[in-house]
Formats: sequence, C-alpha cells, structure tokens
Amino acid sequence: MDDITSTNPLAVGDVVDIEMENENEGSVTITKIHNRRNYINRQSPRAKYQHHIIAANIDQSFMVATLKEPKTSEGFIDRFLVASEMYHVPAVIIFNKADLYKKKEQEKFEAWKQMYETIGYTIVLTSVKENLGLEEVRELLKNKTTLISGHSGVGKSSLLNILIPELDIKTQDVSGWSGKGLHTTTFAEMFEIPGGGKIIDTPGMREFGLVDISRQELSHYFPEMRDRLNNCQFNNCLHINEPGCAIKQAVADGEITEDRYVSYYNILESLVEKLY
Ligand SMILES: Nc1nc2c(ncn2[C@@H]2O[C@H](COP(=O)(O)OP(=O)(O)OP(=O)(O)O)[C@@H](O)[C@H]2O)c(=O)[nH]1
Ligand SMILES: [Mg+2]
Ligand SMILES: [Zn+2]
Repeated sequence: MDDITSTNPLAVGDVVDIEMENENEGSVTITKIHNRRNYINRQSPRAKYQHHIIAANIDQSFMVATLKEPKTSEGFIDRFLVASEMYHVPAVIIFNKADLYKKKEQEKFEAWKQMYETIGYTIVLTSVKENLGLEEVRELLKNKTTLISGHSGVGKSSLLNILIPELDIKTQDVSGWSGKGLHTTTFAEMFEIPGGGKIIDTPGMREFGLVDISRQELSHYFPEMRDRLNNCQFNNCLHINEPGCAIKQAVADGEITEDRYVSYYNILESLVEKLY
C-alpha cells in the first residue's frame, strides 16, 4: 500500500519497533512498522482522494448498528461488509439498543437477521442497558483482536465499558440526537479484554467511503453474488442490464434479496463518480 496517500501511516493495531529516545521523559522513536497482516481502510472523511486506515492486524470486525436513536441504514452496513470482505476480515453485525425496539423495529431486525445470516454473517441482538446478548458478544470476542465500528451514538463505548469493568470510557447521551457533530470518542484506541482478547474502540463515522476498489471487482465482495459470477454470460458483467446475467436472474428468483442488490447498485454508482 502507498502510505503517501494515507492520512495515518501508523494505525491502531500496528506492530512497531521502538528505540528509547529519552529515558527520563520516557519518549521513544518508532524505527519500524512491521508488515500488516491486514487492515481496514476507508475514504478519509476530510479528503476524498486520501484513505484512512481504521485499524491493522485484526481478526474480525464488529459493526454496531441500531434501528433507533440513531438509525443505521442498510447501505452503511453493506459498505462496511464490503470493506471487511475486501480485506478478508470476518464481520459480525451487532444490533444494539434492543430495549428501544417496538414492533416495527423488531420486524425489521428479524428481516435483516434472516437476510444477513443467509449469506453467512453473524448477527447478535444486544441491549447494553438491559444486559441482553452480552454473553454471546463475550464469546465471540474471546482471544481475538476485534475492531468495533458504527455510527456515533450507537453504543460502542458503552459496550466496551460493560465488557471491561475497569474501563470508564466517556459516553454521551443521545436523547434529542440530531445526527450531526456529536462524537464522544475522538480517536481509535485498543483495550485488553479480561480473559483474553483485544478490542479497538473507534470514533463514530457518518459515512463509509470505500477505497481501492474497482467496479469490476465489487460483486466479488457480496458473498451471495461471488458464488454465481461464473454463470453470467459475459465475464466482465457488471450485473446491470447485460443479457444472460446470473445475478439479475437470482434477484428475480428471490435468491438474492432486492435490498442487497440495491446496495450493490448504489455502491457501483458511487465508484463511477470517483472517476470525475
Ligand atoms: N437505550 C439504550 N441506550 C444505550 C444502549 N447502549 C448505549 N446506550 C446509550 O447511547 C448513548 C451513546 O453511547 P456511546 O457508547 O457514547 O456511543 P458511541 O457509539 O461510543 O458514540 P461515539 O463515541 O460518538 O462514536 C449513551 O447515552 C448510552 O448510554 C442500549 O442498549 N440501550
Ligand atoms: Mg464512543
Ligand atoms: Zn451478471
């Protein structure tokens, strides 16, 4: 990877060599960043043509989503899943604030759970407030290094505080939340989990801009499309309106959900824009 275009050449999770610079002050110099086993990258929110490494050397990524206060869109989740697929990082989606879900949100949760589990993702329903689903989360975190991402206010830091009792990360009330400008966590930080494992808390993000991805390869990062690509008539099929497209056929047959196809299409469009 070309570090010149990265806004942060050194990321949370990097393994480095250090040299003591001043023993009295305890200051050190980083002399080497070891090769990364993997990393998750996104478009820098500040500079479109730069990328930002969210974390390096991770075993899995958790997306904390909420269906209320704030609402997480499927498009946002799917972009995150694409990034996880690109870097071969298994992804888990945690739906938090279950205590706030009424019938409408419960039905939406059930539909999304079905949709994502069918294509191989792990889904967990949690309420940090009412101590729901946290045993399952603990089990998934054991002895792994996990990146936690999601919108601001979904409860990422609250989740860490409850998983690691001695922690007291700042969290903030989101009642009357406007969805703008409220970020309680401002930089990514890694914590040790008692009993084994590490967890990286990150600031909430509003959007997830994908980088280093071509239109042609996008469908490879949708697991339900990946398995069917060989059946398209043209090997450069983008699955829009080409004849003999196995993906469009699978959507028509209800084997690929329309929602996921719409996400695919929207991401594809956003990749076109980048050319201008
Ligand atoms: N009702 C309810 N509120 C929750 C739950 N989990 C967290 N919250 C509340 O949601 C608010 C935001 O929580 P944070 O943990 O600060 O959210 P965050 O994702 O770390 O936000 P950023 O650091 O800005 O990215 C706080 O007021 C929490 O108390 C939950 O399960 N149910
Ligand atoms: Mg936070
Ligand atoms: Zn096709």
